[in-house]
Amino acid sequence: MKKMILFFLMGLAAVLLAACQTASAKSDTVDLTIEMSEFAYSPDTIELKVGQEVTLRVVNVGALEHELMIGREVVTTDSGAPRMFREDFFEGREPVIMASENEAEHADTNSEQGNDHDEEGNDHDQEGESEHGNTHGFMVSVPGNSQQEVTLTFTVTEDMVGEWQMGCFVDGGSHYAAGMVGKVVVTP
Ligand SMILES: [Cu+2]
Repeated sequence: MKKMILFFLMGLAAVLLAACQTASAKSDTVDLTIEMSEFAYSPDTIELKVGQEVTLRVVNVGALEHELMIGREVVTTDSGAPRMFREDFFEGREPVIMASENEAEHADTNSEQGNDHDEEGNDHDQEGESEHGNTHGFMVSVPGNSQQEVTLTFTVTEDMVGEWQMGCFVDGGSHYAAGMVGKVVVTP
């Protein structure tokens, strides 16, 4: 009788162990930090895998305002200045933003053509009226000289597989032109 109970317990333990392993394999969490400065992202390349639950801290260690956008195919203004990406990494699946206190207003998302446009317009006057309607894409913007940060969480999905670019389009695209770019590589 004692033996049977022991067997039963061992069996139960095996089942529990298997369940734990499956759970940990599924919730593959990754914590990443990207530092923004003049004019670079550090690291300038991040690698992700489908299924990962990513927590991404975006910290501004520079003196100027910087932003992080991830996408493909740079769209330029009429005058040829880098403006945004045509395809957005977060299109249709907006990440959850956890801004540290006092800075929630700086964590802009302008993928829906919402109120953010007013701020946008003021910052980038030279871009011209005709382009305003085109603004899309998920953006994290962090003020300079602040050591402030914004944290995003998102899950890496199949349709993110491939190579993407990070870019900062602050100041009429001058940051981008100065080399404030990076790479996001997503593997299956
Ligand atoms: Cu910048």
